[in-house]
Amino acid sequence: MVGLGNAQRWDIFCRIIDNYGDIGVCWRLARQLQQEYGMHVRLWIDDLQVAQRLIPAIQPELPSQFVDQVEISLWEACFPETVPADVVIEAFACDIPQTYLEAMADSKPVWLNLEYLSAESWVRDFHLKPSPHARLPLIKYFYFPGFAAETGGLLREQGLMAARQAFQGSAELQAAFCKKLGIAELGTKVSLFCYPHAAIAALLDDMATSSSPVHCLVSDPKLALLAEDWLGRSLAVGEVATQGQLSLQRLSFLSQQDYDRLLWLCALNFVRGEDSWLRAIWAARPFVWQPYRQEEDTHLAKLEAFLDVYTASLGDEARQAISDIHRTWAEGHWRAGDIDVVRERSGALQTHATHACQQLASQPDLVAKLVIFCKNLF
Ligand code: TRH
Repeated sequence: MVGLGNAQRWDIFCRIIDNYGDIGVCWRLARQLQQEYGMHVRLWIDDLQVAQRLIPAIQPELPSQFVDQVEISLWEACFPETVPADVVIEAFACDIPQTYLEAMADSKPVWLNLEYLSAESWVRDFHLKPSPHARLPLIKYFYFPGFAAETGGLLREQGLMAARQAFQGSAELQAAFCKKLGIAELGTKVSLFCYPHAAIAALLDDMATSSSPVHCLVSDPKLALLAEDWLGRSLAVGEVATQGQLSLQRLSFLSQQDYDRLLWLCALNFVRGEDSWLRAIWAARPFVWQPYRQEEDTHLAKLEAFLDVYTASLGDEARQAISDIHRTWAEGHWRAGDIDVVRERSGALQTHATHACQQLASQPDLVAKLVIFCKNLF
């Protein structure tokens, strides 16, 4: 464990806007700070009901509780009087409570805003830019995760690569996982997690008419409803529906740990937003990413920046093919035949996914960089 002088107490503020990404990232960050650096971490969450989906041990009726040695506190509108931590992280510009901010003016902790992950080049210039508060004697730093060495790095807990390799190298571990979830051998395994505006029907049509069997696994309940619309009937958790080459299986919403294993298991993963996207990279398997839709199509610029970085070492043809598939999917379409396009290129895409994962995992991870930055400010 690495110490941080006297900066042992960290407060992380997380406001759940919609979806699971904000809490998904904050929970990983909190746990890593606690488990790998021994920090006392208090995670303030404004909606414990939604958080419980990702952190099943949470008891939403308790305003304060410990889960995995992280203190989880309910962030209520009427914020309790509390002593600010040594490091305060405002996740995704969530605006920390005014009373807490006033108290920070006395203790002057390190104050950071954790930004969304992006591969865009401007991130390098804005990472760690200080922003003095207009009225109080406080400086907020903007912490940008990213793919380049000049950014804040990527969230990756110690032991992740070893655990993934052990799983992917062990037929026993995979069989035990499949047994636990009730996943049988029904074809090329594909996990599907995307936004409701995605071309889900077109994708499922393509899987159903593809050249060989596809086993598509859906664990998000909202997405399962859309898959049911396509099927024209309901699908119970665990049940498999067959149409042409497609075996469509509904799973229960998985723990973050099991969701990782699902990504490690599948030959192709459809992911979205921020956290599942990064976990798909760490899975070292080919994936199709759907960025979170933003005004003025900012998400498409974000996609292009990522494709530039991520596909740079792919051969021209494979790069063109996978980039086109991403663009089409991000714009809300799916072209018939593209499942076979991915399948035909699966060898090259798999080699590339392994190589890209190894290369990114050779860089210092986000928490390691964050801890050093804070240490240097103390
Ligand atoms: O849920 P998301 O769409 O979250 C988004 C993004 O983070 C986006 O940047 C943000 O602005 C927006 O929310 C408000 O997608 P994301 O980021 O992939 O988060 C999903 C989390 O859910 C991730 O931690 C993985 C987890 N998950 C499970 O634990 N089990 C599951 O079965 C599934 C499908 C997901």
